[in-house]
Amino acid sequence: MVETITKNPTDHVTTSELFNRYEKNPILTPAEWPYRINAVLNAGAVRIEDETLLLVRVEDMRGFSHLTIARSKDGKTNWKIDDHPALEPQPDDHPEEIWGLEDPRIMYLEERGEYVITYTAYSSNGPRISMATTKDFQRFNKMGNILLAADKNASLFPYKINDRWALIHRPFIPIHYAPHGHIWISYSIDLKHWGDHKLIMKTRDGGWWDSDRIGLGPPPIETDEGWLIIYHGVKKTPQGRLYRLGLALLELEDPEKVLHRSNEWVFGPRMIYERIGDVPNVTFSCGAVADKRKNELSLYYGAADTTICLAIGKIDKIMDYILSCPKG
Ligand code: BMA
Repeated sequence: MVETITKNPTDHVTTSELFNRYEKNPILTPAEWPYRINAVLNAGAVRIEDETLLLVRVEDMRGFSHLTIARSKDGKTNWKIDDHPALEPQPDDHPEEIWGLEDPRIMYLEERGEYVITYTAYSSNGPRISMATTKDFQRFNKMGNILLAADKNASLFPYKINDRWALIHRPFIPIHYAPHGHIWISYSIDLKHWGDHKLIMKTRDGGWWDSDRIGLGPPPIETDEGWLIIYHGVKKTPQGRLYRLGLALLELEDPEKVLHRSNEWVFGPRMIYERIGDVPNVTFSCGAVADKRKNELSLYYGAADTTICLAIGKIDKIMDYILSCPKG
């Protein structure tokens, strides 16, 4: 019986070879957490000096999430998990956080000498994008809710593009009255006031793997050929939603221009820990670490909204693949 369960019926799928799962997945589970929680998932990731820092979304026993730091030298093993949240809901000062903080993306802004964390604040009116800054991951400055609509999956680019900060995000704005979530870009000169909103990537129709909604995964990764985007695509099935990951490439000087977009997903639920959990059939990423010297992209992802896993890809292979994909 156990054998039949652990055998993966989709082992023949080859596109996922762009990313190889770490053999000791999952790398972080609720069982090893220093305090009582339900699940760990969807961590932001950044390499600081000789450490990988994950800002982990932790779901407590009420169903609300907060963000806690875990650190590891090799980004794979010996995680040191803080015994307290780094960022938690403060509904008195930030009413939009009443039901928790979710899905952080971390970007270092050299010009400001600080990291900006974009996360979902779960308000009583639905998800909102909030920002917090930090220089050291010890003290944080919450900037609060930055955009009004129901919105998720946001990240900054690391520097101003044509004198403005740019933000990728996924508002729930119906297009032609269809309630799909598409990817947008917005601009600001001060990180506070956002405008010039433009739709840059849409869901695809009907049977496509990314037909229900799409959203940015990890923050944009700068390459010589463009901004590499790993995005999640969702397909609705009679048994629930399937969360997979695909690729796109945006023009460096004008990220509104989608140069290439993969027709196929490049990563999706296959292993038992991705198929079974609080929300089955979910691979969802908010953080990746690119090591250009080692030619490695470490993709951290939440598996079935229950644990955190790692898959590693070769950057040159990923770039060859996205450059061979159709124009966006
Ligand atoms: C999305 C987000 C993610 C979650 C996924 C699957 O809408 O809320 O945090 O991992 O659903 O449940």
